[in-house]
Amino acid sequence: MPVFDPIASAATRISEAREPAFVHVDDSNVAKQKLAAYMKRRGRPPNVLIYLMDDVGWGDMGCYGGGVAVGAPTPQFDRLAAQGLRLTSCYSEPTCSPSRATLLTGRVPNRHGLHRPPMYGEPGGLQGEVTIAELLGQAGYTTQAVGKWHVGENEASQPQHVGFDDFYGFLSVSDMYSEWRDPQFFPEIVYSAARTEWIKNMPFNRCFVHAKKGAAAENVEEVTIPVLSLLDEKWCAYSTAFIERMASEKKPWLLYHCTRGAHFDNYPHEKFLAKSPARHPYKDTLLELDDIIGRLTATLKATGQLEDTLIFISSDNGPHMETWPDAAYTPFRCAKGSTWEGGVRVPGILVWPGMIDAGRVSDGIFDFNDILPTLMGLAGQPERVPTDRFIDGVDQSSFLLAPDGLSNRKYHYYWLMTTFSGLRCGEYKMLLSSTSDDATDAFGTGGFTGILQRHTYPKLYNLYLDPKETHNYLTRKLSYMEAFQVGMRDHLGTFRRFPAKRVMGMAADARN
Ligand SMILES: [Ca+2]
Repeated sequence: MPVFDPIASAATRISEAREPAFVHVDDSNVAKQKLAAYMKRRGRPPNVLIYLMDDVGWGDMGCYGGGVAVGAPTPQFDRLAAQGLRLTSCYSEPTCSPSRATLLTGRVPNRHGLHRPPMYGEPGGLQGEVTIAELLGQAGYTTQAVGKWHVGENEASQPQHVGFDDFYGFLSVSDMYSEWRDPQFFPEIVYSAARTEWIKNMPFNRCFVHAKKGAAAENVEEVTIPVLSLLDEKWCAYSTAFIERMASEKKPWLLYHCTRGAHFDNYPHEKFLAKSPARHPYKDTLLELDDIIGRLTATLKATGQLEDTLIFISSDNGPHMETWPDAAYTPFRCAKGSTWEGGVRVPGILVWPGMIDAGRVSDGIFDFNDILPTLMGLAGQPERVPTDRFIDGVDQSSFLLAPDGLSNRKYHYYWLMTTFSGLRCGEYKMLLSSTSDDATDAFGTGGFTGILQRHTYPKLYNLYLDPKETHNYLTRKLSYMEAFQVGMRDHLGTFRRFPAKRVMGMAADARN
């Protein structure tokens, strides 16, 4: 059998409705044996803690080269990374809601339909999609969502109606509660009673809420700016209490904990204000996020659940550079909103003591849409992955559990809202379309500033030689075209049988 290579080796199609995946037989056998032994020992599948931060960059944490070097030490993240697997090629989508919906459904935005974030109560969200919460609930899990939601504020898209047993958090995104209240950014609204009233009458909930499965959400507290600075603390307390309560339960659990931080504008909790060496709100907030994951994992340990819990730590997109300096750090090109690496390559740390080997680092491609089939694989119920719709995720159980396991994913596909932007395979990335980020733009290099450009010929980048995507290598590397053409043809071909969905896009798109 030829030696495996992510570009030269073919992926295997298991169904018309599934992304083809590599089958690493040895890894797969090891993973099955480990899982079977775990199930025999513990009598139930693992708990799952997803710790998803907002707009935190690939380069922010010490274990990714940031930390002390960028004025915000992250001892807890660094410690956890050393206890498990640190991914260097973990991919989100370019913005918040598309990423979150992809993580929850195992599908790319062109299928779940959230191409961009809904704002100020715009209708549309997860409604009609099947989520990890619903599937794990069917598999016997208690499912809890805490913190930021932002995948639909309409009732049918709220967490308690798409599979979660309980939700404690806000339905939208941090800046929507603050920007029209902060005289620094919106003086013309704050100092105008008429405009303030106009915003208040928009159809979004200005409170954070509590909701139980199937019931209406109840307001907990209005999210004023002083409340905003306390939210991550309040949400940490709620999740800590959940973890403590679950210790005596027989059922396994899913905790989907999404932080408020570090989305602009950051108003650090007073415990962390000016505590970072950078003495900057973004960096102070990062200290808090680091401290909170430390508290959650300490609670897991104190209650004897650490070795029974898979932890996934990540961020929903790259730095938001239009709000710099209240922004993250990435060593890659461009930012949130783009399909350059800076927009979509995010930290990814996976910890499960005794099951995932400590100290691993891998550049194998891992996509947010892999979470759903992977969790169902680890829960021992892969047959629950939906078959009535296309699932873009691949089961990465063997990547995680086998010592030095390899990624089962051949391609990552880049979508720039409704435009197919490109794909990555191995260390190569081909871009057909992208957002412009050069000096001819009005200002800045943020991912929301440029224009959509369709390249005359595809651009090909070698992400090992050129991680900043500055040297188009296509002319000297035409032999790679076959791998990219096959991947593109197969991926785009799936939309013929499983048509694209559009729930949330640009207004102009919606009229088409
Ligand atoms: Ca975000």
